[in-house]
Amino acid sequence: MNNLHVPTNRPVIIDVSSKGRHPQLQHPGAAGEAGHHSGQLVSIWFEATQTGHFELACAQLCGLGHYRMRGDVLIDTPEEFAKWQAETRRRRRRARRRRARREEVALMFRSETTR
Ligand SMILES: [Cu+2]
Repeated sequence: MNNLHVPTNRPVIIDVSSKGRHPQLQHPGAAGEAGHHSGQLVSIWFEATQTGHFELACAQLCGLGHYRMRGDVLIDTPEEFAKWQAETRRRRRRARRRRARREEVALMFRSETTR
């Protein structure tokens, strides 16, 4: 888990899966928690009504990696969310272009060394 951005006033569906055993998600402001068994894919949905920064944690002492099983939910206004989404897309496009360029260079180098 890491940072999850969601906008207010829009239903959000999250598909939860894990390689671990019986993971559960919980956050103090929410009415309940979602749990599932390893290998299962469970859909949970919610609609945020107020902006804020909340912590998401594993609700069960599930094993050695439990202390790392946390994340942040950042609930943005629709405008802030759109800005974050646009910036994230720009960053991903730049990263894809850099990766493609690196692969191109690696191919050129390989073909020159195999001559
Ligand atoms: Cu855990």
